Amino acid sequence: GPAVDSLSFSKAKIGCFFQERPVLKNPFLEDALLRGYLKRYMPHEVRFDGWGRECEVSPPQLVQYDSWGRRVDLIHTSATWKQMKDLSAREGLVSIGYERHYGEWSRVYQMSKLFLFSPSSGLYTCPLAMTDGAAKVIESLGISWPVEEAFHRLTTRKPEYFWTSGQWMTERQGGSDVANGTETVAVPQTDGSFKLNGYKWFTSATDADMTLTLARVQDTTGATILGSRGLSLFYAEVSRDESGQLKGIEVQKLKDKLGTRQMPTAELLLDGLPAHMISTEGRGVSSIANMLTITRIHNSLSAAGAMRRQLARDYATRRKAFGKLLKDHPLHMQTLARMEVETRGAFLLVMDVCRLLGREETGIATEFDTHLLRLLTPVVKLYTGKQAVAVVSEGLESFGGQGYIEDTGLPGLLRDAQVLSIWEGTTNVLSLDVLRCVARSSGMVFHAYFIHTKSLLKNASGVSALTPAVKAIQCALSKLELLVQDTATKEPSFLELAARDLAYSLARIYAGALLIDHASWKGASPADVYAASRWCEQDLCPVATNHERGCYNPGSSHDNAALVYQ
Ligand code: UCC
Ligand code: FAD
Repeated sequence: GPAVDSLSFSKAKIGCFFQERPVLKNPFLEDALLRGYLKRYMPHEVRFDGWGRECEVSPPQLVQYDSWGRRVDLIHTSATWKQMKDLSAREGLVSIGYERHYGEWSRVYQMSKLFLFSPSSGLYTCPLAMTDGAAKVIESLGISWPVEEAFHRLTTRKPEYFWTSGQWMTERQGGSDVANGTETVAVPQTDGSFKLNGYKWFTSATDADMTLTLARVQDTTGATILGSRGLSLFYAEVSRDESGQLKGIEVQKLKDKLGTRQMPTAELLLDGLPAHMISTEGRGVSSIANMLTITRIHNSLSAAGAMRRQLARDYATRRKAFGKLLKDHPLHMQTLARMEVETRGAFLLVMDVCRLLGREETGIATEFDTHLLRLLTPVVKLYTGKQAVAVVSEGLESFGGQGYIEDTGLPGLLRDAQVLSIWEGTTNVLSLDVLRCVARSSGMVFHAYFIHTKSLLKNASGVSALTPAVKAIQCALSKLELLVQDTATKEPSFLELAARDLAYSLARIYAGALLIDHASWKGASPADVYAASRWCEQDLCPVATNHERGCYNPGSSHDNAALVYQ
């Protein structure tokens, strides 16, 4: 061997050779025998990967009357749907976020579990999202009577004690424009509680045990205050009287939906529903905003989870066309690679929002973090919702005709993805929410965005393959900064027309920076570098591109209308 340099032993006298220590990898994933054994012997009912499909083939049914004509309003759900509830409690799919055993990383841990669960959950992640959102609202308003028990039930791990919550905001006149669309009135009772009368037009997972909902308090003359200032937030339990009838609720019908068929979505007549006001009077919308933040993050997670389903990747290793496997056709592989890039971008966007949420909830968020969380929540929800529809649709096509056949279970993925851009705020409504939060922060939100995005690029200097991607992000950021500075001189209609492209630009640039940051990490793979590079080849700043094209000029609205209605 080489001569030992006597200096090597001069200080500690232990030599310079150190054996690399063994690394404990994932004990489950690394153990093929354990996995094979469990697959062989574990009874089917403890493996939930088929449950989601079972929920879809056994959709909920409404029985309004019993055989003797009495109103019963029973929503029958499948046994599997009920099992999902127990499983969710046991696995802590909501409670993890409130136990906070992992400090600021508790949300990332919770959402990672949900990310894996979501595409197999038969949409049980929908009631879980609302349950999480309700717990968040209660926590932020104070865990005390009348919602103390509810909080503990929403965040328990005991299946028999676990409650889910609904979120009843939408009425016939408006789901986006809640302030003008809400007709439900709250009639004060002598004991300080209220009775609600109104019609809730969309109520999902209506088998919930409680709900948060909005209504207008009636004064002694029966008058209410119009608009947002008249709305207050109410807590109501969904319970039955001794004769088995729902207290203060009639289930008018179950919606016949394109997708989300696993889950009941009902129209409800509230006819004296006992309720408690839990917000300050007239602060209903801003009090339910915490719920919207949580459910929008869950929505984004479900979108990323749907994209990550990966069945197309496996199918390409099994299906042959023109004499070779699909995976050996370069054009097919390019198609899958593009889906993969979208999926990775979506995943990092969602996880970053979860990271920020975790920081906020453990009291360590900086002012920047808080601004970023507020800005990115609508941005990520609207962007991933649209991505999911496109990626899942491409995924179906990659199965050829089989992708269109119901009993493969594949079409349901596309039907379910389509709702992700509609509920919890449509793409346009969330784009306007981005403008709202920018306007209310006097520029601080953008400041936080620019500073943080730039900081994500700082580790990339050591990776030469990332240079073009970094340059693309820097260029897009400069264009965006210029445009943002310029908006002060524009007419109000300019920002409204630019809102959706602005939100897309914020999403694309931020996801690109996150992909670059991830690819600069010491554990990154060449595929990580490639994904970042490919992402950054697209138009990262469509708002600047369309601005240059004159799309937001004063005459554009007129031109658009003339075109649409020609
Ligand atoms: O769809 C639904 C459930 C589906 C099932 C659950 C699925 C979960 C995922 C599962 C995955 C599988 S429930 C319905 C969801 N509905 C919406 O998302 C409504 C969409 N509309 C909006 O988002 C609107 O922007 C509104 C209704 C929130 C606000 O419209 P307004 O009336 O124009 O509001 P204002 O006047 O601008 O805002 C009123 C107050 C302001 O605070 P103050 O009074 O202090 O100035 C706003 O700053 O509310 C505040 N605010 C917010 N605060 C409004 N939006 C937000 C926000 N996002 N964050 C914080
Ligand atoms: P509208 O507001 O009428 O929107 C129609 C179109 O107009 C959209 O393209 C929208 O983007 C656009 N638009 C609206 N305003 C503007 C604007 N200012 N500028 C530009 N464009 C605009 N709601 C609940 O409260 N609880 C539930 O549990 C629930 N479950 C649901 C389940 C399903 C399966 C579905 C489909 C919906 C559910 N909803 C629920 C309702 C949902 O939240 C609303 O449908 C949604 O928020 C849109 O409201 P809307 O239907 O009134 O659409």
